[in-house]
Amino acid sequence: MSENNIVETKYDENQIQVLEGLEAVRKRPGMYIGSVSAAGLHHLIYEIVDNSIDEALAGCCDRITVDINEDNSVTVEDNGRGIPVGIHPTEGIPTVQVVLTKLHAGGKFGGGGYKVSGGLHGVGSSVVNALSSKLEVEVSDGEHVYYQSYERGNPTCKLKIIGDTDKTGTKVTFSPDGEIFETLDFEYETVLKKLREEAFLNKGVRIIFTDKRMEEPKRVELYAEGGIKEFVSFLNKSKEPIHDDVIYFEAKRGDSMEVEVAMQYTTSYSETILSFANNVHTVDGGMHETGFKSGLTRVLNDYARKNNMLKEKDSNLMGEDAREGLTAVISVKVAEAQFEGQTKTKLGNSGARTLVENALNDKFSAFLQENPKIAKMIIEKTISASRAREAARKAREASRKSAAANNSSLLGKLARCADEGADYAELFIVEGDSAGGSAKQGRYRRFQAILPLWGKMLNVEKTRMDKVFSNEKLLPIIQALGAGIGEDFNIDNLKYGKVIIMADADVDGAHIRTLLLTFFFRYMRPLIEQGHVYLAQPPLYKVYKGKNKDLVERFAYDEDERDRLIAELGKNAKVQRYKGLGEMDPPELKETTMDPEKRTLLRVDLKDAIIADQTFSILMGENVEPRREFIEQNAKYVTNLDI
Ligand code: TSJ
Repeated sequence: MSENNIVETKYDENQIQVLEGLEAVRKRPGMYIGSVSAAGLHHLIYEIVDNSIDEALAGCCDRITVDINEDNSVTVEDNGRGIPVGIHPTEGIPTVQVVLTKLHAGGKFGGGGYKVSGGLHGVGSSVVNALSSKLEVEVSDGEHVYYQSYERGNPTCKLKIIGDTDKTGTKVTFSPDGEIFETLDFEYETVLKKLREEAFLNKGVRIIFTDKRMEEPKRVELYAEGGIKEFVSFLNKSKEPIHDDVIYFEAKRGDSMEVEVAMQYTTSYSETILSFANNVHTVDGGMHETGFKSGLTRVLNDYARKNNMLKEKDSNLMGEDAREGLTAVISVKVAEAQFEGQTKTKLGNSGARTLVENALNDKFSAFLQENPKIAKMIIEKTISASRAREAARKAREASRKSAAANNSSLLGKLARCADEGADYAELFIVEGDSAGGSAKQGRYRRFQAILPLWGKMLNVEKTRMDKVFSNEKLLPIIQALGAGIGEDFNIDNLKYGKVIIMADADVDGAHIRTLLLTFFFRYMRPLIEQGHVYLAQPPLYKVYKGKNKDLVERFAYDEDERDRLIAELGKNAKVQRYKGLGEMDPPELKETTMDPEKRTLLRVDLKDAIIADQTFSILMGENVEPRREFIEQNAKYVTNLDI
């Protein structure tokens, strides 16, 4: 890592003057951390960890531990130099106390600090302190261990020496404030994903993450010697690369900007491009991503033309062809990053576009020259993608025409509802004809429509676009939803506000759910992003006793509930286990699964497209090994799946 990402900030009292008290932070936490929901809560951890990462970037730290403690407090510790404990020249209090109590003081003190600031990133450790009911800091300077504690940002003691040490480093433990946050529950997977990302983006830094909230703590060591090259390998773990080595190159512009790119093509039909600016995940892309895409398309077209793989009469590859099956990570470091957009996750520096585009022109084309076999495989893949795109366009047109004709045969066995088109209208996609029959009888005809599906669905992951569009099983869904598909998809035309997948709680049901979600994820993504997709939760058991007018019936959605109900109804209670939806009669199905007053629905939330992409690939892709692993790990949920 070079010093390019280090922004020298000469100490400047204007920057450090007490801008506002920390009360401002407590009054409007959203201004500083985005929100007080789970996202804001998790941001606290990232904010503290960033301080240690900065220390690592300065070359002064190579080990960071992050612990979620039993009481939901978090401890972050590094082996860096330790936050300076000397009296701050203008504030007249220990620098560590300045860092933790003055807004905007993070990293900017003493003889010039460094900071990669971006988006919400870098708002300062004082913000975390202000939003914590308690925070404790321990600094080791090679001689002494210093300690100070705070409540809601206010010191509860002076900085004091609590022991001797020959080590250096900083340790912070904080408890997010229940008066501020809607939830105090950290999510293991969310934190893990972020820390893993940090490890990939900062090669050589070892991050040890431990969740101590369970009887047997979960501990992972995150370390990537190969940096973003390993990141790409990780993302492709469940895919099948078409060339062995991850392609990697880097480029610099003076000492104000640098880029690293790692990429690998796979046999998959989707693309995964992750971009970062100063280690901030630029979810909305920006100039660096634009430069990557245009550079990639241009280099591949040039190479294909020069080598006569694209003939004169052929049209150029389009961007989406060039990216089919591609997994890429682009990481830029920019001296003065401009983050744009609502969530500040889009890079605005236009210099980044030319830097990345030129890097591809020079380095990626050189790679193709030097590796003609790999080049050939990549070009062939992109050319077949462009043919498939052409075929898909034709198929789509056909589906559009039939839609225009409102071809009723395509609607299959759809039982429409009266209030179709209303926001509260619901479409139940039901596995199997018999369950479909019960659902039709048990529904509210006014706002609940039923679409039964039958037989084996299509495996979307293994199938190209063109086939997906023309598949007879999916056409009724496309048709029923009425909002088109792929690039034609327009959510404004959606005929139902809720799309509810109702499948059995068994392996086939799981399969159908995954297939449908894959389909929605790939071809109607806004449907998932905007929270229109739900999973019905049919009960697994009926617990009942008595007969006729003395009959008491209760429904259980898991074993614990079943056992509770058995205890409640007493020893004469009988239990029926539902093997499938088809075993329920229409009133039962209505009461337990469909009636908005009584049912539970799970909303499908794909906040993490990567994890979803991987899960789909693992279950559906060609690569057997990760699927076997996945199934073994989930054996208690999935008992009988064909591998
Ligand atoms: F800020 C904080 F409390 F949130 C925090 C800071 C939390 C944690 C876990 C670590 C850190 C931190 C800060 N780790 N390492 C540092 N390094 C410095 O503050 C530091 C030390 C020495 C010098 C120097 O110029 O000598 C400069 C800096 C920025």
